[in-house]
This record gives sequence, structure tokens and C-alpha cells, in this order.
Amino acid sequence: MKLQGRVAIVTGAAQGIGRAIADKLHAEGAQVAVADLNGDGAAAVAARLEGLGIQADVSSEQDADRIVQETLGRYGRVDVLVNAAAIVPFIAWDEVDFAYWRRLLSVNLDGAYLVSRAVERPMRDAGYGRIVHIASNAFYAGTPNMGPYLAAKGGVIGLVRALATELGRYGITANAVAPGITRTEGCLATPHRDSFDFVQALQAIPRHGLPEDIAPSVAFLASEESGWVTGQVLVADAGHIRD
Ligand code: 4PL
Repeated sequence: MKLQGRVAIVTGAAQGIGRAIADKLHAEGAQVAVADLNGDGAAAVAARLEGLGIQADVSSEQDADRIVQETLGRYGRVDVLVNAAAIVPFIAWDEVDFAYWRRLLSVNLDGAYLVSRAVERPMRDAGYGRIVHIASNAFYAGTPNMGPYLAAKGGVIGLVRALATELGRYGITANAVAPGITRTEGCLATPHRDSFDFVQALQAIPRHGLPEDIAPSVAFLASEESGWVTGQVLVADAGHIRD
């Protein structure tokens, strides 16, 4: 139980990797605020974990701030932020238009900034915090049909480095977990579903990745015992890429 007495916010937690993270942090003893654009999905996960469901769009300043305000209102503290909310595209480079580019960057990168900004004050006041963003090994692999997603994930890694440098003095660490291709609802709803066997052939461990394979790495970085690790990217992808 590495998170006994801790309060965690997980965005994008109605499904996929975010939901597996919410489950794992709860299993480790945390009280979990489950935030998602899909309010019904967030409520369903929260009900299962006896947590707090929050309908929110992380690309909205007001919503990002409200996630933290509602969590503080219910639990009085926030020890952990895990930002898993993201759009997972499958779009050829020449089909990306500027509106799509902006929308993806607003959720996957601006959202990471906005929720990080929103937790800073309570974490600083407490002298303790763990911020974990979900990146992707696709950033390192240059996976095709994901142009704006790769740009956003690179930005998230830059954000993690900035947060680590500037918040370390307040007891706050910031890290990323970079999953490989994972059998999530979001991924399986796209043509990425046809890539699993090809990618498996590149992995050191020959099976398809599941959301439960990612969550333990996040739980480590969300825990007190990871306190000497900050500004890092932990690649959890069965050995697909070597960074
Ligand atoms: C290797 O993050 O990392 C497909 C879809 N293939 O979302 C990802 C790889 C996908 C990935 C990803």
C-alpha cells in the first residue's frame, strides 16, 4: 500500500490506461478523483472506487481549475496528479488541418499544462506533490499517422522537465510514463488496432500490452518512495524502443 492516506487526481480515467491507473492507485490506498470529458464514465469508475467523479475538459482553464477545487472540497488535499487525458489520433500527415492540429494540442499539451498549473498551489502549500504525465513511446519511435500527437507528447516531456526543475524545491516531483501500444478502447477504435502484431515483433516481451501493464510504473512515480526521481520519462513498452 504505497499510497495510504494520499489523494490522487487522475484525468482521462473513464477508460483505458487512465482507468487502470485509477484502479491501481485505489488498490494502493489512495482516494481517487476520477476526471473525464465523459462524465457518466467518470462517475461509473468513481462509484466502483468510492471516489469522486468529475466531468471536465482539461483543455478548459475553468474545468482544469475546477477538477482541483472539487478534489480539495471533498478531500482537503491533493498529493498526486496523473494526467492521462488525451486524444489518440490515426491521421495521415497530409490530412491534418490546422483546426485538428490545434484541437489535439489543446487537449494533449495545453491540458497537461493547465492541470499541472492548477495543482501547483495546494502542492506547494503542503510541501509535497507527485505529478505524472502520460507520454508515449510513439514520440521516440516516430510512429506514423500521429503527427500532432507526437508533437504534443514531445511537449509534455518538455513540460515535465520544466516542472521538475522549478518545483523540486517545494517537494514536488514531475515525471512521465511513456507506454507503448496498449489494448485500450481508444486505441482499438482506430486502425492502430492492426499494428499490435507488428509492434509485438519489435518488443522484448512478446505479447500485447494491456492497461494494467502501465499502471504500476505510474504508481511508483506517484508514491513517496520515488522522491529522488524527477524530470524523467519511464518507458513502459515491453522493450519496444530503447531511449
Ligand atoms: C507504438 O501512443 O505508442 C500506436 C497509438 N503505436 O497511441 C500510441 C504506438 C499508438 C504507440 C501508440
